[in-house]
Amino acid sequence: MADPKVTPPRSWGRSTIQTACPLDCPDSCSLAVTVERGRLVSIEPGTAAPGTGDVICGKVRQFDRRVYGSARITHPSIRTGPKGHGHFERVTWHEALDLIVQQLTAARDRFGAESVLPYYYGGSNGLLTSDLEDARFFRRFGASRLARTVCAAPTGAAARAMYGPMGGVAYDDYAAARLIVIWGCNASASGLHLVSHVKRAQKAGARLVVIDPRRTPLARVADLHLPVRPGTDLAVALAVIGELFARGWADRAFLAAHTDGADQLRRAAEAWPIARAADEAAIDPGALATFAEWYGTSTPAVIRCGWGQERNRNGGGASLAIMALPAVGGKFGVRGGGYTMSNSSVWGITADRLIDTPAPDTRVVNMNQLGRALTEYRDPPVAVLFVYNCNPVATVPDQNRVRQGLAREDLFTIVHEQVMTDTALFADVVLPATTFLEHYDLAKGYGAYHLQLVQPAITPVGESRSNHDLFRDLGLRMGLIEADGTRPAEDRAGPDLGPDESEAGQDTLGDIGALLDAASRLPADLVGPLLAGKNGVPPTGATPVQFVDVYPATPNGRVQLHPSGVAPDGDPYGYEPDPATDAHPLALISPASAHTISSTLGELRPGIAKLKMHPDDAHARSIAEGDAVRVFNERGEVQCEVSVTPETRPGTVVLPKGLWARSTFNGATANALVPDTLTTIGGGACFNDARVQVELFGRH
Ligand SMILES: Nc1nc2c(c(=O)[nH]1)N[C@H]1C(S)=C(S)[C@@H](COP(=O)(O)OP(=O)(O)OC[C@H]3O[C@@H](n4cnc5c(=O)[nH]c(N)nc54)[C@H](O)[C@@H]3O)O[C@H]1N2
Ligand SMILES: Nc1nc2c(c(=O)[nH]1)N[C@H]1C(S)=C(S)[C@@H](COP(=O)(O)OP(=O)(O)OC[C@H]3O[C@@H](n4cnc5c(=O)[nH]c(N)nc54)[C@H](O)[C@@H]3O)O[C@H]1N2
Ligand SMILES: [Mo]
Repeated sequence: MADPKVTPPRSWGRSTIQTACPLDCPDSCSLAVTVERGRLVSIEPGTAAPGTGDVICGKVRQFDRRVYGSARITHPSIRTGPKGHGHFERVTWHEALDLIVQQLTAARDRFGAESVLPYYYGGSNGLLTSDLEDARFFRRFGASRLARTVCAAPTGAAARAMYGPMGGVAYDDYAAARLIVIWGCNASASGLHLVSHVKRAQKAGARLVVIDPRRTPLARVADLHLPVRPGTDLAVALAVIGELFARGWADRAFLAAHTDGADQLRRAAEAWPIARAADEAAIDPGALATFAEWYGTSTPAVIRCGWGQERNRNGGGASLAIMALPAVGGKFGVRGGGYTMSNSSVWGITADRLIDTPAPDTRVVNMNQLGRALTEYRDPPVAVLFVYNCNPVATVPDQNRVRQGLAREDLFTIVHEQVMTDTALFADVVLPATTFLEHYDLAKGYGAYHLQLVQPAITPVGESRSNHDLFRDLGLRMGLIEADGTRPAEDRAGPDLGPDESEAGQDTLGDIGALLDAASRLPADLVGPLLAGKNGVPPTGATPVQFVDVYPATPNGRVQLHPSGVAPDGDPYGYEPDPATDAHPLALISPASAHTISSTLGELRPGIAKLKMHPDDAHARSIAEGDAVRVFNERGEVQCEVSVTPETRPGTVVLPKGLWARSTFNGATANALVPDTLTTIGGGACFNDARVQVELFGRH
């Protein structure tokens, strides 16, 4: 296989390259990228993955605006001014990497290797861009480990404990359902291919229930919308489970044959009769009873369990209770019945399977507490922070503390980025990164069921380099790997400042060779259910039916309805009350928006962001459409504009996730108001546990 770094222009004229989008989204679209004279001309839906159809999102269609935009980082640079001010001076890659090697070595000598913290998440969900060459580098170096909890930690822990890695209901099969429940998921923004399947099912007579504090586009066309108060889904789901048991809709034969813990679950549910749960969630008890009845009496019934319900103190238990529903109701075993969560783990592709170096037994830092780690950790302190695939100033809790930590003079921060993010502004060294249109990768859907080859359409912009290439080069320079990718001989002493620039830029395949090779043997259309095992795609390649093609992968193969080890106190269904106070009575949620992917593309967002607020809450504060407002709590303050709309429920205000500093008057975004508390299950982020007050700030 050819060296993936060398990308000869297919032709100087116009050509179209079939590739795929590896960004953090469930859909994993196929793309047809047209290039002329070496430049991007258009990005259109590709034909390889059938699920893409003729629709891709507006964000990726316009990805050329990032690739060639004014925020693009085109060369390495080092800081010349105060931290965070964005004054940098251009250097060569060689100089930048020398400085990094020197700083990594100095930190290791002074504080030990654990003083180095790699910090990375969803920038690219591609298989080659994280947890591969980077993981090998940091493992061999002995750096602190990162608990990657900023997303999907509660849902992941819940799904693992209850079912193990079991494939979910495929989008295509929603058409077969008679009842569709969309729970904590705004697919219209966050994975839009599901929407057409839902609408197709509705045309065929299926009912739609949406459980969301906001009137999302799907909630607007639903038969029933339960606008729950954020953080109350545990109560709601347990109430439905209680009804299933009480009304004879529980599938006792299925429970006996395939599950453990049904009695304990039933007892947990008894604490939440319909009236109490409806009161807690501030919804109509009649509507909740209707939902329970529809769920109990409809088959096939499918639940799309999203991520909105996980991002609060009760998020893990809520996700467990939601995923328990199909087991209690006996909804498995038919096409269009069961649940969909993330298919990510179904692939079984993990760093441990791909690289030869096991994770060292070093300190684990929960990424949701970055601000705390940077400002409080001692023995050792965080001396070097290495950020890639991530924009923590925009995306992690307690933004002011994150900024305070990044401003530390004695912290050395490396940021490998495509664009000058709010985080990159704090870097000591900025390194230019390629986009998925400039490097090879493999994209696996976590909603979709296919793996696709991502291939470069254009040569890297400026001096940008891929993650794989960067960490290989660093590994060579530090003497952590040999040129063939293996470990250096034991007798090799000290860091090796390595080969010169021309050789350092070489990207040999090493262990990614096997993956790329497998990808190259996919069917001609580059799509395939690669590495699918018994819990993924059936050998026929058809989408799996739960409990026909795929089964729980728990240790005893049974559904664990009351998993014991998952909550530290042993009670998976414990419930914490709302953290609102008189001073900060409003719940602030910050879900995905259609304009960015997390914070990716935030550099292109025009104007000042709008806080969505219910008319009742606005009137009570003499706030009107278009006003400037202060949104604040004890942690921080966001100054932005307001949109008064019944789209959100009373008592809940909404800011988009992923805003950059440029999108508010004072440079703070929702995460300035988000506590760095963790979900008890999974140690996940509590983005939607921010409680705030809102005041009029100004009027045009
Ligand atoms: N366009 C776009 N697409 C994306 C992303 C993006 O940023 N932009 N992000 C990607 C990523 S990283 C992820 S993880 C997924 C997330 O995709 P989703 O699963 O859609 O998750 P969220 O956007 O966090 O929230 C979904 C819905 O949950 C609601 N919600 C908030 N709190 C609660 C609650 O307590 N209970 C209930 N029932 N609902 C609640 C919100 O109002 C929102 O409508 O989307 C991916 N796709
Ligand atoms: N308030 C609030 N905050 C949230 C959420 C929320 O619901 N509310 N949701 C959270 C969720 S679900 C998630 S997943 C996280 C995501 O948080 P992050 O992981 O920070 O994701 P992004 O904001 O997309 O930033 C990723 C960065 O990686 C860069 N990047 C992309 N590809 C590459 C590459 O190949 N190499 C390198 N070196 N860099 C690359 C991009 O340019 C981008 O700046 O945000 C979380 N933040
Ligand atoms: Mo996410």
